Amino acid sequence: MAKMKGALIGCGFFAVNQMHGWQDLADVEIVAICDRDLERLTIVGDQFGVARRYQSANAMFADGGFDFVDIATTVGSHRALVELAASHKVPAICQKPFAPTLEDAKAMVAAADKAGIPLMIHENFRWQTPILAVKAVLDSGVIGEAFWGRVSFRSGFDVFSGQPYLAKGKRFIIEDLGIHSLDIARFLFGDANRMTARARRINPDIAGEDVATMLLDHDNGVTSIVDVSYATRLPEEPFPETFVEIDGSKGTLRLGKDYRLIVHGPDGTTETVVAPNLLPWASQPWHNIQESVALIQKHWVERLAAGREPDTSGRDNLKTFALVEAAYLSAERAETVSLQDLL
Ligand code: NAD
Ligand code: 89V
Repeated sequence: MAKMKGALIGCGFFAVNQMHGWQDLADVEIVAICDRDLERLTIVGDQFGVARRYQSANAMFADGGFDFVDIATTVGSHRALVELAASHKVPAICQKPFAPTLEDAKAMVAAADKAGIPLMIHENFRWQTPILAVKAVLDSGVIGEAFWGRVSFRSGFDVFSGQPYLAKGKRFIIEDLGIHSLDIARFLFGDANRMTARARRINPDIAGEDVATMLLDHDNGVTSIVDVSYATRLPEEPFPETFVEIDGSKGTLRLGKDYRLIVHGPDGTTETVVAPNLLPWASQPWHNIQESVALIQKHWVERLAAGREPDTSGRDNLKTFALVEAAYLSAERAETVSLQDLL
């Protein structure tokens, strides 16, 4: 069978993981790459042996010859690039955060719909092995019906050296990292209808908030807390682990440090380690995230081939992105925000 051909735009810090993920998929070939920055274009092109290189996305689309595009640029260019893909009727994956505003994100979904192309947001945290393990326990029914949950990411890791733009934006942790945690909350507990949030900046050297606590009312009655921090100094740095606590009608589940999963149910307590695999190109402590990149890309290829909507489609991810918007609104106004008013 002929390989599916892809193109990638944005050859920066994170795209290298995406290129590795594509290289590992036997039925995919990245045939063209694009970056405005010639140095990044050359580094990634040479590392992955891609001959067709462009400094302009317009020029790359004009030449065509690919079945999908993977947009790995930072948020400011997402809308224009998704609209460009739509104008060429090329299915597109777009990195999180979806867009600068909810209005932009809605316009991107509308453009993809109008063009009849699939749009997937690269929301990979729900594809992490430990999160998939939590979901499997929940679905098994062993802890009964969930009524309370917590998704927690607290760290003091220096993310700014690899991603300097994170220190500069007016918005920081909710938009960049909380977005993943909010999506995990939706993945585990379903859609939410109300958001109450508080946010603070502790690190004086950055522009945005680096601590946020969010309370979500889910449609099925679950109450969840999503708390994120890059100002938390622990004796053992857990980056980039997400901890999860769930209380159910028959038992409890706790995902803690070093991927230890404790499940307590009517038949007793089990403790397992649900650590991610260390892929050959991955490095600790990023391997958890890196494996989830490979898994979401595999999901994209399978769904594209089957003509089915991916789990984190643009349409689905609007609901995660609306939670981000709601969190900022709630924190700013010190009020509870209804999601219905945003979507
Ligand atoms: P980066 O700044 O290192 O890389 C972005 C690259 O895109 C740069 O090389 C830049 O020159 C290029 N670029 C920007 N606009 C362009 C355009 N219009 N045309 C061509 N090239 C363009 O950023 P990064 O850290 O790699 O982050 C990229 C995206 O990935 C961000 O949205 C970030 O939030 C996301 N990210 C996701 C994860 C995850 O786990 N899903 C992890 C880290 C970063
Ligand atoms: O996943 C991300 O989006 C990254 C990081 C884990 C560093 O926050 O920006």
